[in-house]
Amino acid sequence: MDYRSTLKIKETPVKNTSSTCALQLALALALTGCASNPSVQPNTPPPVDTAATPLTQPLEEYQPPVLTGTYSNSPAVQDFIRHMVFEHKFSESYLNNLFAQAKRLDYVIRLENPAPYNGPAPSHPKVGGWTRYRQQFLTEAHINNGAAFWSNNEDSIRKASATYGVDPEYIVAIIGVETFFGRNVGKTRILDALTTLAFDTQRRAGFFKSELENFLLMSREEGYDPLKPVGSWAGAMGLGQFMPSSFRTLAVDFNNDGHRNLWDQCDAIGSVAHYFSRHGWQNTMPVANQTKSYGESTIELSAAKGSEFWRVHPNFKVIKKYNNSDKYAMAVHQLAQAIKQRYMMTVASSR
Ligand SMILES: [Ca+2]
Repeated sequence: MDYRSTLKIKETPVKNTSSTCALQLALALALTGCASNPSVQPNTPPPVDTAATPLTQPLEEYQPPVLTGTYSNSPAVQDFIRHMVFEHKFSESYLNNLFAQAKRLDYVIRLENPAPYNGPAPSHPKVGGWTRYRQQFLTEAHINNGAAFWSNNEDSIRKASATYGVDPEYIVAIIGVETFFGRNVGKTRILDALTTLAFDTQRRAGFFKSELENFLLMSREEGYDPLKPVGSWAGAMGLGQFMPSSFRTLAVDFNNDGHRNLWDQCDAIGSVAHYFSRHGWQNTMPVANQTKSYGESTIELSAAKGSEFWRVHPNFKVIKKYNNSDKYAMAVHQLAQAIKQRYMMTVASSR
């Protein structure tokens, strides 16, 4: 399932070298999400005080809560609620109450529909796009924090690599590129993000409506309160930034606590490895080699000092299942190699 090939949802990477506060916050939020009440409330009317109810008022007059709030006049949201009731047996009053609390987020609309560029056409095509992209991720902070993340999660990473047949450095690098090892998991409430994208934007509304459906199902299956999970503006969650559909099909409970929790380091590590495995990762096989010229299975990257040519192997395409961009996959590959080298040096020096 290639959700990112149609979904270019990278947030601006954050060069956050500060404390682990953000991670702790994210984990705290995740814990509150896990410990929440069951997500589906029984469709039970409030108790009727028979002593105070005149006999002339039949009980059928009771109406479940109607949709109020931002989306109270949205026929599309009302249709969606009816769909969830009909298809998935959700309680209508529960969903009315839930969507009454959903907020339309203007910044999400702006990010999904960036203003077109109206300036003059550039006199020369811009070169060096790969060099600029690479500089965001191949930093000392990413390499050092990657090696530290690997050391801190040594057992989980070794187990995930062995269980799913995925080279450990690529598990670490994906989490580094996606969320700077969990420090930047996003702060947007997923319910607001997906409701806004599904009902207030056009371009990929169908995709986001499906992800909203998956999000509600995921919340019910995992026992999350759907008002709690936070993530990217596009609805991606946890250290590996899984969309709800990927969460449902590919997330694993890798620490065996009975919950799939992608804000948990161990579950995220297992889930990223599972994602790679299910998309055909070939353990210990090459990813990409630099070559001198363009040829079969070669990509060209625009570097500051001229084009770079890389021969890419099937594993490169597996990384692109995560995000369908050559620059993204190459950044993950090079960061993986750099982290591996740093980690091995650390291990060697500690012996
Ligand atoms: Ca778990």
